[in-house]
Amino acid sequence: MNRLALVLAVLGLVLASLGLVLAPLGLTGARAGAQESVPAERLAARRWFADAKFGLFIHWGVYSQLGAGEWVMHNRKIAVPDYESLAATFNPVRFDAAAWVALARRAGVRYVTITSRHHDGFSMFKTAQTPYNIVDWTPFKRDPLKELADACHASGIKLFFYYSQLDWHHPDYWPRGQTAWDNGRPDRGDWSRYLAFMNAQLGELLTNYGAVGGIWFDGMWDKPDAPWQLDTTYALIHRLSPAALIIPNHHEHPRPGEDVQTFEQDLPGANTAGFNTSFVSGDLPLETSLTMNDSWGFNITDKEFKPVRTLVGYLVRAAGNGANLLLNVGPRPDGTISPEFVARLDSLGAWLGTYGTAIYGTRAGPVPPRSWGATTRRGDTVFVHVLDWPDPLLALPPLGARVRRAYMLRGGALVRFDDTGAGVTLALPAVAAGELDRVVVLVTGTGR
Ligand code: FHN
Repeated sequence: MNRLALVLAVLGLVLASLGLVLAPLGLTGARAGAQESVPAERLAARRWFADAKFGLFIHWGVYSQLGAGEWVMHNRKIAVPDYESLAATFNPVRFDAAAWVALARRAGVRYVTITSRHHDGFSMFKTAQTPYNIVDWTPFKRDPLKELADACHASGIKLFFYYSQLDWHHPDYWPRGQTAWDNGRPDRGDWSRYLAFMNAQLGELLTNYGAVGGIWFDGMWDKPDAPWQLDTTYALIHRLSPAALIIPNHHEHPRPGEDVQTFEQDLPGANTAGFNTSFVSGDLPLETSLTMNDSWGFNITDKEFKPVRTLVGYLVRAAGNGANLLLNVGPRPDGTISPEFVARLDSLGAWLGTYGTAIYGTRAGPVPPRSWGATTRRGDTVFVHVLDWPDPLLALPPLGARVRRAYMLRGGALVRFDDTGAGVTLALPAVAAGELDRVVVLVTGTGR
């Protein structure tokens, strides 16, 4: 962080604390009852995010070397000194930020969210807060996040940083939470020093990497009732980077200062994963994060890759719920991305080349997602995504506006329809070979 930024950050923290004192007295505009006042640049960033619809999640770190997912340190009860030795051998010599961003562009994602520090506590970026980082601790000596940030900026893709609040390495992460175990750390620590460490790292991420889309927090669920002092951290982020979005994966109701509600391995409101909330914000942009196989970090034996049809289904159903899809890859320890991921991303990109207009820049459509598919809309145009419907006629409930014209997105053939006021019936063409989503475009309007 440069000196000016640091001074401003510290000043900001003081003002933020003052705000905390004054807010209950109604002496600050920071919070007006339940309604938060959000500055224009963040509102614009939220709109950008809601339009983006498709992001690439990247889980990559020291753990990738063991090919057993990002929880390997915890799952195999690896002691801190042993994990530190493993970290000292991390050397992803085939990492090529330009190749990753080229893949992201081919896939049609509008943003990338990468792990800057996962629960193992290893910083994948140059930080002055600890030598336990990729530049100072490994033979690689390069900062992959800087290289990725530069490549993203050069190609118009926004970069978000995943940041774990949970830490299995830092001695001050104490008292430990639900994932505590005896891994060689002392049974004591200074929590306020840990928070200061995190805030200083976040300051670095927001000042040393050019424009950053936002911070994707994870791990607070490890000890949800700890004094995280989120107000201070959020105020710091918004001060350093007023348009940066805060995306918390705490699986709870959104809190003041947070910009996006995210759902892990689930569409909004669903809870098949067992830890999401059924509450869905009506105000904030939404996001579903999803693994392409069954792992976030590189897992050498996990070949449970979802078929392209399933992934398209998630993208469509997420959009039909008004949500983005954040689709994950776990690169290999050498920095390359396995062909299973690449092939699927390329297929999604090809699909979006034809159908992207029914996804990007849309909002949830007038008919909530159904077993047959979903609807999205942009202005007066409604896109009916028919993913799975065997019959020639599809009946929809009233759409709130008359249908004036209906045609197939692919090829433009007109679609016969009947809009009785009690509902709309569409006469669907047969499914073409390999077609994953029959998209019917409905041009609606109030007049005849
Ligand atoms: O524990 C992490 C997990 O490793 C991964 O990062 C996912 C991504 O959404 N989030 C956590 C579990 O909630």
